[in-house]
Amino acid sequence: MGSVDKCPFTSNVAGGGTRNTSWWPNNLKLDILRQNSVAANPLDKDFDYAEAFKTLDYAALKKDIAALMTDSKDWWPADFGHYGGLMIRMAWHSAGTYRVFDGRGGGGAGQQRFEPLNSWPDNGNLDKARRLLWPIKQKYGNKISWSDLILLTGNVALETMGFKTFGFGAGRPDTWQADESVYWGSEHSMFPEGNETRYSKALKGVNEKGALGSDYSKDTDLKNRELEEPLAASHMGLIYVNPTGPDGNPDPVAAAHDIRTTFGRMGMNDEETAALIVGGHAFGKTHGAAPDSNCGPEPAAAGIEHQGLGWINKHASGKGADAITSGLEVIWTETPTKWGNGFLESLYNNEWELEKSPAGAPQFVAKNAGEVIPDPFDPNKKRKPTMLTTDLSMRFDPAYEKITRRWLTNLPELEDAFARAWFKLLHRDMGPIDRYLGPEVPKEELIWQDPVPKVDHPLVDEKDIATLKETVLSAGIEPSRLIAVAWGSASSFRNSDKRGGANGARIRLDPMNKWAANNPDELHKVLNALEKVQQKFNSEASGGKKISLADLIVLAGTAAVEKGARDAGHNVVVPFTPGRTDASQEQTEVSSIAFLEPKVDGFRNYGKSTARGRAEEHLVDKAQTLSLTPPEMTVLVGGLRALNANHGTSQHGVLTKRPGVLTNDFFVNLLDMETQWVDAGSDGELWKGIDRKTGSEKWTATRVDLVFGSHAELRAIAEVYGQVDGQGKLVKDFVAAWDKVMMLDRFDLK
Ligand code: HEB
Repeated sequence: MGSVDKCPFTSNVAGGGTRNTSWWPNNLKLDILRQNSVAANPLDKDFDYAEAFKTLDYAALKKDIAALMTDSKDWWPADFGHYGGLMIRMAWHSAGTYRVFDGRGGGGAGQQRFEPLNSWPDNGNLDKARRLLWPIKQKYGNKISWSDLILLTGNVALETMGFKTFGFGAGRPDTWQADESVYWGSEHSMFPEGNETRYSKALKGVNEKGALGSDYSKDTDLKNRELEEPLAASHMGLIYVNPTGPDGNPDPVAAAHDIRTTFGRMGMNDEETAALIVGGHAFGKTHGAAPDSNCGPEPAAAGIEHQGLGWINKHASGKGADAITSGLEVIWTETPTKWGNGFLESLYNNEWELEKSPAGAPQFVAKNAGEVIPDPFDPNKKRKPTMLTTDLSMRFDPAYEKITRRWLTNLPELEDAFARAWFKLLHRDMGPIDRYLGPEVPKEELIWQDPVPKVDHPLVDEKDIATLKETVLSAGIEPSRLIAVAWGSASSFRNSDKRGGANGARIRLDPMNKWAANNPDELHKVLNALEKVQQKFNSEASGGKKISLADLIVLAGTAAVEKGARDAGHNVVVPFTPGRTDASQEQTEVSSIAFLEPKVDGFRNYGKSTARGRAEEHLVDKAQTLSLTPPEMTVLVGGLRALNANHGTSQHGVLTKRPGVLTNDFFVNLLDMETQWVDAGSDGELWKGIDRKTGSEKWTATRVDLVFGSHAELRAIAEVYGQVDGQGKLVKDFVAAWDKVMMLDRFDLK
């Protein structure tokens, strides 16, 4: 085999050899802040996906996708003559990597095309699904992104099989490289190899017999089975859970525990979870004609001649009836290419016993059942009903049972639940409705979209803005606190799932107004003062003009930054773009907004190292969710310290004698060799800056401050700002980066 890795040697051309990450694996990694730069993007610099999409013949595209479903190709024949099941699975696996903790994963960036997802064992043979789509992608070019196409194809698959979907929103631009920012786990082997676990407790050996109905929910092992944060999947290389039960124990009750955790971390409640599984497994089949030892390596390790395809199967024809994907061989319903309630009917009308798939994996077969299930390729053959361990969870877990029994005799309810849950699955990482494109965007406002009201009044003009800036600065609040609140508001944004941000002014609502990072008492004072300014302006302004609190929070911070620059001798105008509106508490899903809470925020010098990572790693993580580059991160930290904007006005890292003034003092003093940093006795979290000559204490600083002097690449950037020509550049770059953060969620403008 002409494999990519012909033999295990390291090349000695560019990029080869032992790397920095091998020598110093714990060194702070900035590469995730340089992802998706223009250097990686083959499209024209001025390419605008939303504009390109507008020129797409959407109806024609959908027609072509629908036609593809039954256009079986000999190189990868369609089961039952219909690719619907495969395409739904492709879309589901694309979206299903999303997790609530950091908003990363999900189908919003077409990442299934890249490693590791492209080569995850759970994504087996989805390389074929995407390759089947290539002629369509080729035909429509840049008018449809891979990211949108993959998900839309799942929708069209459902529609061609008789399911009415809730709608579709396009608007996901593609990315061009693997997203290395996502923590997928720390195991060194992919599912199902190895004993490594991301659970606080493995279940191995607990129930090898897989006794149906055993009471695992009372088992303390199960109760204490905590999945590592921020992960959502139960194993490295899986989208969600092991289909054969936890650690291969075919126990549906135990499996329900893992399903609840993993789907919960995908943002789904019990009802949504059940709807997705019951609805999804109304279609298609699983593939386990023979042991997977017949399959070659995954795409990333496969021979160059396979052109990106992996899992080349040596068993018989290697495709169609001989396909091997999961190693399970299950067909759920009598009509795998037609929507209906066949899954629940089979689940409840049969009793189940453990069997082994032809590949040797545990699965369940209906006891005493007739052969009523069609064969995917041979019209003369029939099979008995079969189920996965995790399918049985929908009946043997009491909470799931309650829901699914209802649906057993109420298909319309299941249809509504599945349509909504599927829509949420596909759009959970899209952010505000303003990003949705195309003719199929549903009108109904959905709480998980974090809706904000539409602007229904004239906005402030340049003159109002100038007046308001003066008013807020004389409203009795320290400028540094105006900056802190504006930062707290805007920096709640995360680019991973486009949630949070200043729009909506949710910082004044539960739960954001209670977050420790937002310093509730201080926040309350600032908001009170700003509300007064707002009320006065709105009652006096001419022509019905109004300013929202969301806008005023940003404007106040902006005014304070301008003042800081002015006091440093720079008369700059910090851009301000009105048009934000104030969301209501009813429009706010407290439980899901809670996931946006920063536990550590180095920009405000809030928090410290955690079990998950060092403080400076949290800083980079945060910078990445704000889509900042290393220079932007650097100038923001340095500038915010100079402006005295720390959480609780802490003085750590405020390396200046003129706090509140937008100087480059942070960098000058950090790089000053006359200062020696000594441990302040806080387990490596805090240092004192001592004057080498006098021995007197000049400063205190955290890890997040000192990393800009210790890390070679950050130091290189810090030097630029600490040089003689650094002051003007700092003001210019800080203003640009500040504006970028304030504007991160303004999809209403784009
Ligand atoms: Fe599913 C398939 C598992 C959920 C949809 N899945 C399948 C399979 C498996 C599974 C193992 C097979 C693969 C092969 O081919 O071999 N799932 C599973 C689990 C879960 C699920 C474990 C959790 C519990 N699904 C799901 C969901 C959905 C789905 C949610 C949607 C919504 N799947 C699906 C489909 C299919 C599958 C459609 C078929 C595919 C074909 O046909 O190809």
